[in-house]
Amino acid sequence: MSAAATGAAPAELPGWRHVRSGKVRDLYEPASAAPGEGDLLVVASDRVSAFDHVLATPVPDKGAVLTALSLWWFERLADAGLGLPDHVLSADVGPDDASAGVPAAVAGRAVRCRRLEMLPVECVARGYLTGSGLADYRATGAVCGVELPDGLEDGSRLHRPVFTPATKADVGHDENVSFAVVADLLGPALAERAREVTLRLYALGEEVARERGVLLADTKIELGLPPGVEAASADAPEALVLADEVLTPDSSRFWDAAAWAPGRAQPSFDKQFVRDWLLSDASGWDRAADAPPPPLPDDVVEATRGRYVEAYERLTGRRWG
Ligand code: Q0Z
Repeated sequence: MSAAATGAAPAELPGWRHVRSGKVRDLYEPASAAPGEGDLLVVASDRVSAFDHVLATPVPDKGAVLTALSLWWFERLADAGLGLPDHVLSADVGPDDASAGVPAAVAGRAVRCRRLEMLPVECVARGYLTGSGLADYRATGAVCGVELPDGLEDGSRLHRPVFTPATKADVGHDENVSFAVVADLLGPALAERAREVTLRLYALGEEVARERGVLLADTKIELGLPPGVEAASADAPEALVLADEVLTPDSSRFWDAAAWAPGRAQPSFDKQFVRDWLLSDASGWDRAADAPPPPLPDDVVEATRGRYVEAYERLTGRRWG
C-alpha cells in the first residue's frame, strides 16, 4: 500500500527531497539543490483530519480535488486585479528528474512553486463567527482586538468581514493576535497590505461561493516575499506573493447556505459525515482519552469524497473527472 493510502509517511519522490509535512500536505525541494534552495513542491495527500487527528483512512481523490480547486482559485484571483501574484510555477507532469514539472507519482496532487520567505503570520479573514473567533468574542467581546457588537452567536454573519491574524505555533494551535502585533512583526506598511489583500481575497471568494449556495465562513492565506525583499523595505507591500493553497476546504470553512442557522455549530460542507460518525456510538471512539480515531467505514469515506467533489463542482461550475 502506498504511503498516501496508509496515511503514514509521505511518498519518496524521485528527484525530490522531503522537507516537511503538515497534517494533510507534504512539502519537497529538488534533491539536486542544496537544502533550503530551489523550487518547492506542495503535495496534497488524501489524508483527512478531524478533531485534531489525522485519520487512518484516506479519502480517495481528496488531494486531487483540492489541488484542482486551489489552482482554479489562483486563476480567478489572477484575473481579479488584486495585484497579488501567486507562487505557482506549474502543475504539469514532467520527467522524474526535478528538472521540470511534477513527478508522475503525485500527478494531479502537486504544484511546483517558487520558494518565498514566508511571513510569520497566518492571514485570516472571517465573515462569520465561529471557532477561535467565537471563543475570543465570548471571552472579550472582540476578535484580534476588533470589537464586535453584542448578541452574536455561533455562526452569526459579521456586519463586515474582519482580519483576524494569528501567529504560527510549532505545536498546538495558532494564536490569534491583534493588528498591532502584526504591524510590529512586519512593519506597518506590509501589515496594512497583508490585511487589505486578505480581506479582498475573502470578499471575492465569499461572493463566488454565495452565488453557488455555499457560505465562506472564513479563510486563511499564506503570504510570502521573494528572497531578498526585506519585510521592512518600502517595496515589500507591492512584492507580496500568495503562496500555499487558497480557498480550499482545508484552508477555509465552507457551509451549505441552505443549512445555515446561527445559534448552533454549522455543519461542515465537507467533513460533517466524518464528524458525525466519529461522535456516534457506532465508532466506539474514546475521544476523551485522546485515543486515535478508528478507521472510517466505506460509506463515510464515499460520502465524504462526494462532498469534496460537490464543493469543487459548485464553486467552479465545472464537472469533476
Ligand atoms: C509552505 C506547508 C506543505 C507542510 C512552507 N512557496 C513557498 N515558499 C516557501 N515556503 C512555503 C511555500 Cl508554499 C511553505 N508551507 C506550509 C506546506 C506541507 C507545510 F505542503 N511551508
